[in-house]
Amino acid sequence: MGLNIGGKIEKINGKELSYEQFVERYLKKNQPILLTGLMDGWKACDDWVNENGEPNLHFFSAHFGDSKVQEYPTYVPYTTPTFFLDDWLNLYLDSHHMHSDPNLHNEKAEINCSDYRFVYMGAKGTWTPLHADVFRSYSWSANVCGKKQWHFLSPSQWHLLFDRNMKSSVYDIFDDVSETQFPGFKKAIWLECTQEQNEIIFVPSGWYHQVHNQEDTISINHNWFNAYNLSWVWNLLLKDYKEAKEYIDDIRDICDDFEGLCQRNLAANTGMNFFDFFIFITLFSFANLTQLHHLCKGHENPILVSSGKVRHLITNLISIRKVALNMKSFEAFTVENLSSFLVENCSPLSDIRKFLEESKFIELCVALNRTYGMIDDQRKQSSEVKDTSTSICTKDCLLLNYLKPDFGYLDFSEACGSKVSGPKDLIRIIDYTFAKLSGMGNDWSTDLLTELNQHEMSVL
Ligand SMILES: O=C(O)CCC(=O)C(=O)O
Repeated sequence: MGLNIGGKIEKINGKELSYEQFVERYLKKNQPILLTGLMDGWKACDDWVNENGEPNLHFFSAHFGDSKVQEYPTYVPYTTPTFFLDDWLNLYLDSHHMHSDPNLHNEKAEINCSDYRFVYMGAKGTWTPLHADVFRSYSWSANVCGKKQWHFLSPSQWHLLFDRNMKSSVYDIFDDVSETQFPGFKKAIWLECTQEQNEIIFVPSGWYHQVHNQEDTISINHNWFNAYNLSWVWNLLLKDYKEAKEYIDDIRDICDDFEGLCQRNLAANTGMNFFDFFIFITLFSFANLTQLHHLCKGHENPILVSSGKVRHLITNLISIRKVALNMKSFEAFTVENLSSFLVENCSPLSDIRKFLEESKFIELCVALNRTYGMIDDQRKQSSEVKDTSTSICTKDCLLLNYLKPDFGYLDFSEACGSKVSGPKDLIRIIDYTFAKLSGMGNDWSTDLLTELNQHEMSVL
C-alpha cells in the first residue's frame, strides 16, 4: 500500500536564520525543518569520514576500540548549534540524575552516563521503526556522513496510526498494514525528507517518524526540551500515569501504597515519574530565579544586565508555572504523598537552604548562565547590535562570585518556608518573584513582564 505523501520538509541555510526566527517558526509552531550550514568545523566531519565519504571505522576502532566507558572530555567532535542550546534535559542531566531508585545504594559509585545525546551508526538498508520521541522531546539529528530518508506525521494525525483500541501503533509504515487492525492508517498524510551529509533535521515534539539509512550513515542526535515543549512532557507523563494506574486498578484495595506503586511503574515505563519531573522543574525554576535575581540586581552591576537573557528566563518561568498549575490537582501531589516521597528519597526539596548550597546546583546555574549567554551573543550578532559586554567565561566567574551560600534563600523562604511541598509552592515562589520584579520599577523589566503576562497569566 503506497503512502499518501503530502509534501516535503523545507530546507534552509541555518546561517541565514536568526535565533528568534528559529524559535518563532519552528519551536513555537512545532514544525520540522532541514538545516544546512551548521556543521562547519566539526571534528566529527573530518575524523569519522573517509575521503570517499564513507564512515571511517578505522578511526573509531583505533581511538575508542578498547573503551569501557563513554568519557572523552578532551575530544570534542561537534558543537551544538545555538538553535538547540536551550536544552533543559541535558543541562540538568550534566549535574543531576533524572530518576533515583531508593532501593539502589551504589548509585554514587557509578558513572553518570544517563544523558540524551547519541551517535547513531547504521549500514545502508537499516532503519528505525515508526515512533515519537522519548518524553515527547524535540530532537535534532546531524548527518556526519551518509543519507537518511525520513517520513513524518504531524501530531494532529497520530490517532490514525493506532489500532481500534488505541493501544498499539503501526511498526513499519512500508509493511502491508492491516486495514482491519489499523483502520485509520490509509488516511494519514505524510511529509518526507531526504537528509544528505552535513544536514541537520529538527524533529518537533510528538511527530511520529520512521527513518531509513539509504547509505552507510553516522549521525549525531540530541533529545531535548525547553519552555516551548515542556507541556508535551507533562502531558505524556499524565497519559502514561493514567495507563499505569488503569493497568493495576484491580489491586488498589489490597495495596498499601497504591500511588507509590503507580509512580514506580511510571518511572520504569517512561523513564521518570511525577516526582522526578516535579523535582526537575523545581530545581530548574530555582536556577532560573537565581539568575533573574542576579540580572535584576545588575543595576549595581550593569555588565550583567541583558534584557534578552531576562526575557528568556521569564519565558521559562511562565512555562513552568503553566505546567505546575496543571499538576497541582493530582493525587500524587497531596502533601502526604509528596512529603513521604521527599523523605524517602532524601529529596533536595525538603531543605531549600541545603540544596541552594549544593555544588551540583551551582553547576546547573553556571551552565544555564553560559548557555543563555551564548544564545544572547548569537541574538546580538544577528541583529547586528555590537556586544559590549564581557565574554561568557568572565560572566561565569562573576556569577560564581555572586552565588554566596545564602543567596536568594531569604527571598525563596519568604515565599514558601524552608521546603517546597508541592506545585502550589512553586507557583507561589514564581509569582512572588514576578511581583517583586514588577515592583522594582525599572522600565525594561516592567514592560517585559506586562507584555509577557498579557496573554500568558495573571500576575498577583
Ligand atoms: O536516525 C535514526 O535512525 C533515528 C533518529 C530518530 O528517530 C530521531 O532523531 O528522533
